[in-house]
Amino acid sequence: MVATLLHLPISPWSERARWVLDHHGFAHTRVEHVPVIGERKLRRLVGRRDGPATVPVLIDGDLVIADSWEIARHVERLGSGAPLLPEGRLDEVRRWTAVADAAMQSGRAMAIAAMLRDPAALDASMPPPMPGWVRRLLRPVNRQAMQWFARKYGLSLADLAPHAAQQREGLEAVRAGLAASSPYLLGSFSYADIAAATLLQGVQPVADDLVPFDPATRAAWTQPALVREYADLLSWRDELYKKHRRRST
Ligand SMILES: N[C@@H](CCC(=O)N[C@@H](CS)C(=O)NCC(=O)O)C(=O)O
Repeated sequence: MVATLLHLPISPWSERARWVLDHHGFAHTRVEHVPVIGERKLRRLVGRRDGPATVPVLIDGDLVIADSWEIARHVERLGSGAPLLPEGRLDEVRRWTAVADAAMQSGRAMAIAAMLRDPAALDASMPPPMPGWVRRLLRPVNRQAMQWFARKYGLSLADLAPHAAQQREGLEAVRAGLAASSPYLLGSFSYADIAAATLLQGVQPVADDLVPFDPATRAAWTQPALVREYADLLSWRDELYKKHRRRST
């Protein structure tokens, strides 16, 4: 039976998994996870674990692989594309992934805070199909759901300064890494580049034909100050997509 990817289309972590699967031509179908509403089902699927139940999850036969890094390792073993986890450099790739994870966790806080500030983004975050007037009516419930989501990930939104600093730290690390070996963090295309590229989703998401966003959510995820400051990294990311983001067939 063909594998199934449970994913959240706009999430950078899900994009990492989709990228790896597409790169390796790994046959799979995709099922969309809906945050909050899909929480119980997701928990049942992934079972007891230390941290929160998250997507992406790859279901391949009897295996339920509930982490983007583990999915990358699994697909790398079985896939057909050029290696993304080069032998002997796994620790380096892991380190870049950790840099991206930390910055993306802060990016998530910034995006949630921006969505809580903007009723249009809040309304857009409700699952379709739902008419506009229902979204407006349910806004207070949705606001609470968004706050619950922030708590799920242990995010404090009271002070955003530490999140902004953490995001910058990750971006600076990627900039320094690329200065040493541009255009790839390890000298040739690898999962380290994929992790770094997806971290930039929290600065400015890629074009809609690559990862579709509604306008209000896109605005909430875009940080104009960072867009100006890290224009070089955004160009790098866009080039990487052009060269290496194979689409699934
Ligand atoms: N360590 C996990 C983190 C994934 C993660 O944070 N996923 C979030 C993306 S926003 C998620 O599942 N959100 C949906 C939810 O919590 O319902 C991985 O790398 O796969």
